[in-house]
Formats: sequence, structure tokens, C-alpha cells
Amino acid sequence: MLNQQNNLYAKLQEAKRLGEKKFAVLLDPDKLRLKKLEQTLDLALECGVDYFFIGGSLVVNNMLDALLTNIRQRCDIPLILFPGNSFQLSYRADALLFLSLISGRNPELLIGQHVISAPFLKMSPLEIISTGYMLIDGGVTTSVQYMSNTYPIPAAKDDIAVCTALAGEMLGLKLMYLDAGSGALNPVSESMIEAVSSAIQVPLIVGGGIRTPEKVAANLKAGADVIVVGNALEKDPVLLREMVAAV
Ligand code: 1GP
Repeated sequence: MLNQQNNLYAKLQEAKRLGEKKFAVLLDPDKLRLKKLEQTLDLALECGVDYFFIGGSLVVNNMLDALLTNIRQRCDIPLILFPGNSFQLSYRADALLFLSLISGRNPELLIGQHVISAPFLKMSPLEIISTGYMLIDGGVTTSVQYMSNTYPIPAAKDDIAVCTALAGEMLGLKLMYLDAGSGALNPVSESMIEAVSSAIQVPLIVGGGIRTPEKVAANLKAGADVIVVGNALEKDPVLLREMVAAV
């Protein structure tokens, strides 16, 4: 059965209250190879991964529904859409991060695409979780930066990140996501994570360029509530064991 887990946000809030940390694996439908997907799913079940985030900056194949169906047949790990654009929507997931790119000043990604997709989402069984998405400079031009036509927040400007997250929270966004972008050279600094997490009440997701279990642990200690890893696990799925152990 699909979409039986529609209280994911309430559970995440409760986990935050209890100080429990979460780990998400990002699966990009464009990059998946069936054999690696199977290995990743086996490992995810073995290690107790909390969520799959599904999405990418483009998604140039039509594998989204097939991927979601395939994973759902194999396990009950919640499937959360993390869409790069409004074509990446599917009823076969459990929830959707309804991303507003609040670090940028592109009105289409702040509210425009949301207006277009709202009626589809209103009819959908998906749990919609409004999310303040903040792109942080990761030392390289990422796909998100190029595709969104926005500037990231400079990596050392913790104060800008804090004010952006505060504004997002005051606007009613239910999650904040600090992202250095997939494949970032430099992940988000612990200092920025600490500054942002101590300024806001809502759960904080951190991702982009995280490659080691040590960085996973350091980010969680700095105040992240959910860690997202994609690239490093696409290259070496076995790394998942150590990363989840670090959580
Ligand atoms: C990107 O935060 C995610 O949006 C994951 O990034 O692929 O670099 O782990 P990586």
C-alpha cells in the first residue's frame, strides 16, 4: 500500500524533541544503476536508514514512478520527494518537500512553481512539508546553482544563513535545508550548522558534499537533525554502514 506514513513531519518533530537524529539517502533517478540500487536497498534495510529522498536537478529519464514502485515493493522506508522542478512529482511517494529556495531571489522558485503545482498537490495523497531550501556555496558551481539561476549564500557568512532561516521560519516553513549542492567540494561548515540550528525551532536538514562518517557525526553534533548523502553512496554504497553507525 502507498502513502500510509502521512505523519512523517510529526514524527520528525518528536525525534527532534527527543534528540534523535535521522539519516536520509538521496537517490537521483538519473544516476541509478539497477545493481547498485539493489545493493543500496539491501544495505539501507540492514543499517536502518530513516528516509529515501528522491530527486535530482534534471531527471532526464522517466524512471521516477518505476523507481518509487520498485523501492516500495522492497521496503517500508519512507519515500520523500525532493524535486528539482515541478515535473518531478509522483503519487507513489509518501511525502514531498515543498521547497522554497529562500537563499535565492528567483521568484519562480520562491513561489511561482508552487502556484502551478498546488492544485495537483492538493488532490494528491502526499504529505506536503513546506521547506526553506538554502543553497550554500560549496566551492564549485553545482547543478542547483546553475539550474536555479541563483547565487548561493557565501560559505563563511553564517549571519546571512541565520537571518535567512529565521525569515523562513517566521514565514511558516516547517523545515530548513542547508545544502551545499550535490557533489559540493566543501560541505556546509559546522559553524554555520550550529549558528542556524540554535536560531530556529524547526528541524534542520543538512546535505551536499558529505563524504565521511566523521563529517556526518560532526554535523549532527553541530545541530543538524537529518543528514542527507547522495554522491558518496552512489560511488560506494558500503560506506552507508559507517555513516549510519555515526548517527
Ligand atoms: C544534494 O544534499 C544532497 O541536494 C546530497 O548531496 O550528493 O553531495 O551527497 P551529495
